Amino acid sequence: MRLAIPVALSIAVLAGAPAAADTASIGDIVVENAWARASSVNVGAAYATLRNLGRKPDRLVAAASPAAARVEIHTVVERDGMVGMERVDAVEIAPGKAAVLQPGGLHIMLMGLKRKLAPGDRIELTLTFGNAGRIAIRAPVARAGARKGPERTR
Ligand SMILES: [Cu+2]
Repeated sequence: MRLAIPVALSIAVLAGAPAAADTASIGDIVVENAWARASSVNVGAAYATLRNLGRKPDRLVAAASPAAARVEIHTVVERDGMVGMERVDAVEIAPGKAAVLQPGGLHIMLMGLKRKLAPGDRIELTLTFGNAGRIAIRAPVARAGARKGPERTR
C-alpha cells in the first residue's frame, strides 16, 4: 500500500496538535481535515477529505450532526449560467484515491443549525460509508468565507 506511509505521517503530525479530532479513520477510510465554515444564519457547510486506502471502492452515503436538524450531501452545479446546490445520494471514493469536499464543490450541508457556527467552535459530524461504516469527527469552525480549515489558514 503506497499511500499508507504519508497518511500515517500526516495523522501523527495532526495528533500532536490539540485540535486532532478533525482526522479519524475507520476500516479503509481516512477522514482528514474536516472543518466547517462559520455561519450567521441557520444553514452552514462542512468539508473534509475522504481517503480510501483499500482495494475496493467505497462511498459516503450519509452525514449527520447533533448541531443541525437536517444534514445532506450536496454538490455545486451550474445550469444556464446559474450556480446552485444540488443534493447527491453518495460520494464515490475510488480505491487508493481521495474525494475532496471543499467550497465550490461537494459539501456537507447543515440545515436547521441549533446555533450559529462561530470561529473556534467545533461541531460533531457522523459520516457513514457504504463499506467502512460510521465514524464521528469533530470539525473545527473557520471564519465565514474561509476556503480552507482553520489549521491551514494561518
Ligand atoms: Cu448545500
